Amino acid sequence: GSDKTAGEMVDYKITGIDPGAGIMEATDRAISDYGLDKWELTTGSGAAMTASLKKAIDKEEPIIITGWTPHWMFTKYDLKYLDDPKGSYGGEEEIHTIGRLGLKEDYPEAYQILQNFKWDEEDMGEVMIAIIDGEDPKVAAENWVKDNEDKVAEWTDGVEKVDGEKFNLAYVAWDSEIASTNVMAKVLEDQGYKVKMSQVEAGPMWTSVADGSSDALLAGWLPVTHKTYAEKYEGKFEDLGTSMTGVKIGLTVPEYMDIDSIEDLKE
Ligand code: PBE
Repeated sequence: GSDKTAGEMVDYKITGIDPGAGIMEATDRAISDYGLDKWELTTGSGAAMTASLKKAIDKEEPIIITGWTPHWMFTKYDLKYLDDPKGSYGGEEEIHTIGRLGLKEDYPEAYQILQNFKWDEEDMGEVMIAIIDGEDPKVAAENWVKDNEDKVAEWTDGVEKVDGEKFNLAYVAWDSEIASTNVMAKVLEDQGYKVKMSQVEAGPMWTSVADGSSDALLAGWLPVTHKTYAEKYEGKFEDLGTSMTGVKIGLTVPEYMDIDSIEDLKE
């Protein structure tokens, strides 16, 4: 045990990810909602954050990160979300598939598959774990598709093959979205599309679908995480439905830390 407060232990630092992520906006909101005046949210990337997390865990040192599920970090490490009694992070989120306007007319086959696309935390976890264990994302996705023919058959049920049409999927290099986007790219390729995956920041990802330069994104975390983007581009995209429900974002710490709530950061 230590007499230090959580703030003293981590230098009043929350280890964040890329500045455009919805979880960064939610964390700024938490800092204000809970009066965490001394605290700072650092920016970086998902990969930099998980590297810092690994370093801390290896030495059993304190760390506070911006976490989300599904994510392999909850499988590899013993972690817990800090309670959020003020609801700064929303509650249960859903992952929505977002298409550009006109997609249904231009690519009815892809449109249908994207609308049918539904999987669960365990499915995505398999792909994420394979990747973090060293598999190439493309190969991990191919293997998942091969091992889950029944599920994929439901997404493509009754959909006709196409002949090399170009399809552009925008995504951010978040581990969850690397998994989903590689899987969908493989499914659309098997359908006959020539798929391009464009890795961008969160803002440009939404912009590219809204201005039609991308056909779809799979990373629409709603109702809270990407609320600002969804509102900004209202009427300029089509919500194709949820691919996953019961997902979550929030401040995350190793189990060995002696705090349970964001309110404990005030002390
Ligand atoms: N995430 C993963 C994203 C959405 C998916 C939680 C880091 C975000 O915060 O915008």
